[in-house]
Amino acid sequence: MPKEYRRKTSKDFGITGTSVNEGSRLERRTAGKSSQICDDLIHKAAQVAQSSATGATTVMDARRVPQVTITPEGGGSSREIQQEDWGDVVDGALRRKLSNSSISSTGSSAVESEDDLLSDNESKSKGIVTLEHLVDAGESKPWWKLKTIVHWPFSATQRRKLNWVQLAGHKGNFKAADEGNILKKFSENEMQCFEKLRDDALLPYVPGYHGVVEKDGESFLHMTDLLANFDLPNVMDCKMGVRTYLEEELVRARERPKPREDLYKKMVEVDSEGPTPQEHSQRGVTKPRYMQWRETMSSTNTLGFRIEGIKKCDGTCRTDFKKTRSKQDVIQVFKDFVGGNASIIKSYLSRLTEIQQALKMSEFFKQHEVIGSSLLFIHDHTGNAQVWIIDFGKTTALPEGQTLNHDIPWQEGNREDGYLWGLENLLHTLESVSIEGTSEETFCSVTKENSQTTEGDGQ
Ligand code: I3P
Repeated sequence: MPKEYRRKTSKDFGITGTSVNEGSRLERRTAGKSSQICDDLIHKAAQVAQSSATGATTVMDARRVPQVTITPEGGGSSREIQQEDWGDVVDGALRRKLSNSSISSTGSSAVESEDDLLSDNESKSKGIVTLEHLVDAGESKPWWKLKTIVHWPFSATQRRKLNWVQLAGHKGNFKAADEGNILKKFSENEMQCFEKLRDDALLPYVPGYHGVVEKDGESFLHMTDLLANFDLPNVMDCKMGVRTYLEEELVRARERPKPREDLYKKMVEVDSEGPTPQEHSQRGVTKPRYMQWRETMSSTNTLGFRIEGIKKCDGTCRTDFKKTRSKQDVIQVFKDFVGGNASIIKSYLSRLTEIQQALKMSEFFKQHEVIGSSLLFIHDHTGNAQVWIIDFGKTTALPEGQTLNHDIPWQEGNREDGYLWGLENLLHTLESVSIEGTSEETFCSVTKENSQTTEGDGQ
């Protein structure tokens, strides 16, 4: 990473907090979060448009018959989805429904304090996933009693049996939808991004988006199941960019510092020397301070992307990449991820090159600060390998007329995110994997039946 890309620390910005007063709220926020990222990987995956087995891209066809069957927890009940089960679809309507969307899409601040951002983050979709039971406890009707969907894609003869699986995690951010689709907790920011992406060069590389669905008084983004065309998929999440927080978060933290004990604990878990003496004594760090520390510990600062987590086809899951920093470390992780399979790396390289070209063409990309967005890598034993651009919860529109380069250093105020610089480094890293690649092909040896059992056990 060029020196000029290195940023000031939060201490330089003077955002270290002075007191901890969030008590049990912090504890609640901490509970179960980091351990749930693996579920995220599968359900981030469950958002994207289909691809062909050869890796060629096809734009999501909202009318295609979905292909995923989700196994019921315990293998018990299942039912056919009925057209009349769908309802309350707000297809494309720009409605602000939930408190989980406090980040402004216009670039101006829509939140009052860092607290707002924090509460936002407590509930917003970051891949902490639960696909709920077929029937809610104490209710006689399925939870997903939905009625009429705009552009309902199935005829009666095309109905498919849908089953459900309970996945561990923060309840309510994701829900199972009709076959081949998923519901992601509504974020106005993300919804607006999908609306704008409808006519953009990036469309073939982002999740298929079918509008907003209301369910039990909550709104969800109705999206295509990313994993629909994969058999025992391997999934990797790479968070892109040199910066993982919005400039407005920084400003807010400076104005009203709110040290968080959950972030302090996460920091100490990785590095007991991480917090300053003051942070130790108050047992709290502010969000931007924590985010900046994460960026420095991982490859975000050095390479412009970082590995967040990997879920392998055998059900194993790793999220311990907080200190995966050097290019060589990243190469090793990728090698392990693809099982040394050169053709998968080749497919990933070609897809990433397409994405790079599309990004350079994209008006949307020029006009947005892209923060916290990931590239999701998925491949399986058939050789199918895809990469998708996901997570637009913190992708924020610039003021009218302003554009970003995405490959020049960030200085506070210029809103640059280093996305393209990171992508270039990611491409070089994968090329190195290819050159150093091994010949072994350690594709998943588990049977489909085994894998389904794992799912049913509630990952
Ligand atoms: C989390 C990670 C997330 C961030 C989250 C952090 O840290 O940086 O990106 O959510 O903030 O706790 P880690 O990866 O170490 O678990 P956002 O990107 O949505 O801000 P949060 O705790 O406020 O949700």
